[in-house]
Amino acid sequence: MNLRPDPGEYMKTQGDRVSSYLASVFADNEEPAVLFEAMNYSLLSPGKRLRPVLCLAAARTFGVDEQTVLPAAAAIEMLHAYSLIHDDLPAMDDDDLRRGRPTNHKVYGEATAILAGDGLLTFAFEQLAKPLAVDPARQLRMLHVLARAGGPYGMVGGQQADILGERQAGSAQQLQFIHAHKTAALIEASVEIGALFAELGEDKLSALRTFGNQIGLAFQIKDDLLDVVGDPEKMGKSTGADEKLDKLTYPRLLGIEQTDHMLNEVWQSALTALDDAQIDAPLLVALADFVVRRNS
Ligand code: GRG
Repeated sequence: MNLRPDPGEYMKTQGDRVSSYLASVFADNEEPAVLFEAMNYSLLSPGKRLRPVLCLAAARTFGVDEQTVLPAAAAIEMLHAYSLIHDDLPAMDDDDLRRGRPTNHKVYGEATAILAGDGLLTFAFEQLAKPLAVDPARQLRMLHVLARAGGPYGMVGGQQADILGERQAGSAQQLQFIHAHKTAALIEASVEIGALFAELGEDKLSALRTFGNQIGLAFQIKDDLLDVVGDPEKMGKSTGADEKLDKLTYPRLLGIEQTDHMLNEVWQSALTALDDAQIDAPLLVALADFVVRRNS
């Protein structure tokens, strides 16, 4: 890897690679056809593939070929796709549009959308439990990392806290909890799972977890900002959704300027974690920078 990796190019190439892999996960003509169609509808729709690409990049940083890591990266995207389907349901955010297309329940109905989400969540673990070219103890740890990040101590807990925070005054501390669990946990896990493919010591793994967590927070802060100042056409979804649901967000709590300042602080702390552990990771840093500067 050269010293000045092009993050846009890496996102595109590896994101496409993840998409091709995902397209081959379910064989044609599986039954019940509508369930597989609904799972593929969301899984193969044009997302950024941020989490699987970060996973591949973390492994690549320590000399592991992306090909080896693809099944694990795909499992992470499956879990992410499930969370988006369920998040869009009428009982949750009640969204009509996701990734520029009608949401899963708008196309397939609520019952099938719930099952498509359940199917993707469960299959993510089936996928990550398949024989992989990695030490079995490390693979078991990957399963634990993904389960923890996706479950009640991670994303599900964050989603519950988010729902409880709607139409409430809320505090910065509450918001920090929501972001850390709902968004940062899975992004942190993506970096950690990629890194687990390499033979790294605990100190380096811990620094990479901190890096992943901080860029996960930066990603969510940026997402909240984009919901206020973003362009719906570029983003493939309507803006102003947080305000409509009266959600607790940093822009609402602190205003745009202070939120920008916080984004910068979180970004700096991600870089410091790598520096302190003497990890030279230009690709990961370039990708994180790309995420923080994105406009969609
Ligand atoms: C339903 C258990 C459960 C959890 C839902 C991830 C999530 C939790 C909800 C999605 C809504 C949301 C705004 C979450 C914050 C994280 C986030 C910005 C997700 C969208 O991720 P992107 O921008 O999406 O990476 P793409 O479509 O590019 O993959």
